[in-house]
Amino acid sequence: MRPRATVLHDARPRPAGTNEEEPGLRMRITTLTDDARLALETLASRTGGIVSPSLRLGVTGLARSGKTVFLSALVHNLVHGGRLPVFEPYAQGRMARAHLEPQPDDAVPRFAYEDHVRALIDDRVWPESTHRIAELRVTIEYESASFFQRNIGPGRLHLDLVDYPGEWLLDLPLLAKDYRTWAEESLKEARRPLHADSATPWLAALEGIDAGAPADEATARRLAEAFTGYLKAVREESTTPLAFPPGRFLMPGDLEGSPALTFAPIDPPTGERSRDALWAMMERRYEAYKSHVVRPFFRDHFARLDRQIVLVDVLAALNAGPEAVRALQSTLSEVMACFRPGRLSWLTRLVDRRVDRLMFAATKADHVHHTDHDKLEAILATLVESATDRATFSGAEVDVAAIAAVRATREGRVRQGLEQLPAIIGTPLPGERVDGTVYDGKTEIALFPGDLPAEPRSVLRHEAADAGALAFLRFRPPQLETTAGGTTLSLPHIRLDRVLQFLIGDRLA
Ligand SMILES: Nc1nc2c(ncn2[C@@H]2O[C@H](COP(=O)(O)OP(=O)(O)O)[C@@H](O)[C@H]2O)c(=O)[nH]1
Ligand SMILES: [Mg+2]
Repeated sequence: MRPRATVLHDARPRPAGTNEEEPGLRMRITTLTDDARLALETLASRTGGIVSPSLRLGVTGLARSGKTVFLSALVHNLVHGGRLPVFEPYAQGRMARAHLEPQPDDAVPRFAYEDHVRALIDDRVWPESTHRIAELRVTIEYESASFFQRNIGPGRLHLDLVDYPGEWLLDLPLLAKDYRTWAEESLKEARRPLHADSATPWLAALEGIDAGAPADEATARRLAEAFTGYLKAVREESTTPLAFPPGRFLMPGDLEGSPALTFAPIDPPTGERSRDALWAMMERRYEAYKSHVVRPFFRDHFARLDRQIVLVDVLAALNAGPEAVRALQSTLSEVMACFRPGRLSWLTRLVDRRVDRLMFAATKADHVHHTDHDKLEAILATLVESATDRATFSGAEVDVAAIAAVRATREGRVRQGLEQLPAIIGTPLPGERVDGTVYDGKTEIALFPGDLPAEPRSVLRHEAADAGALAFLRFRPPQLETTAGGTTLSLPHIRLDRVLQFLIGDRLA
């Protein structure tokens, strides 16, 4: 479907204003070992009395799914008292205040909340994307709804938000796989005709490689580079949200260029195996990657989460067609497998807490009219269907929602001949184009984005290929509204309150 755009009027000048929080002071436990701290935290959150209880909420999703924007908007709405009618503690007037405090983990970078909010509100640009883990603590003071709890005194909940790349999650299944199995699977995938364009240079680099020959660093590096090139190319194939492990090859974080990332899948040697062979070297490095990269991530971060939200850019996949949607579905089921306790026994042995609420959110719902939000939610529910059955089975509650962490558009109608079409109104980012017009980032337009299919399963079918294409434009973050009294309202959103209610509402009851 072609984008149908109508220019309405120029954007108004933006108001000045800053939003900064002064973090409070808090005693920190820094000398305990990880295991002791894990045990202590578990104890504390169980008894609830020793220190204020804390809740660790993981925020994940593949690159550009909307993690940074989501966390910034969530915190901004909590701290500034946004419009959150579905979030009960807030709607019932029981939330006294929410403020930032120093995070409990000194070794994890702090989420750059102030910078991101400044970008969104003052500059009306999207925050810069980040490629590593980050953490932020928001402390919520509230009044319990229960008579008995209220008598004990006002409640405090430390909400520890952990933002980490979804690509890293895809590493979890590696823990249960040896090098041979992983190499076989990876090579099989790469040799599928679907990836021909992306895989050719890497497969060419593999030509003539003898896994039984003596190992040498130059060969290892050359293969690792070619393999990384393939992984990146797969990710760029379309806007396909497809990602294969190892996750750090795509999102190295602080490990960029490190030897732990210098391996690649190769075909096994035909003859006898020697300890000095290339095969053995690759095998050792793969195991090293698991023990030095994957395990610590899961022990220090993943295994300590109480709740999790997985952000999914469903609209981008829909836009790219059924192949991309199917790829998204399989990536999501890999992600889901990580939340199935018992699959990796060392993980369940290490800690006895586990994710008990899991939310999947289709982000950027402000790109479609609200009459399509239910359809967007139904499509995501379909994509995670088989996976959510399993999570429900294992005791976790699962919810699915279509959201916009920051609502960049308003709604209206455009006339198309005799038809009145539901439209979204916003300011396209500078450089966005519709029907040959290139926008300057100052002009507001109304756009009919097209309709989502009513039958959610149809998005997986080939014949839906051209039918579903949406008119996609990236819009600037919104101009914040100011009340008659001069107060600037917090960032507008779609259903962030529902997300909050599901993920933390019960802990503020
Ligand atoms: N309109 C709109 N765009 C969004 C929203 N969230 C994210 N985006 C867009 O998606 C891009 C990537 O988001 P970001 O949070 O940086 O993704 P991350 O890589 O998962 O942290 C942003 O630069 C925005 O252009 C949203 O709620 N509404
Ligand atoms: Mg980010």
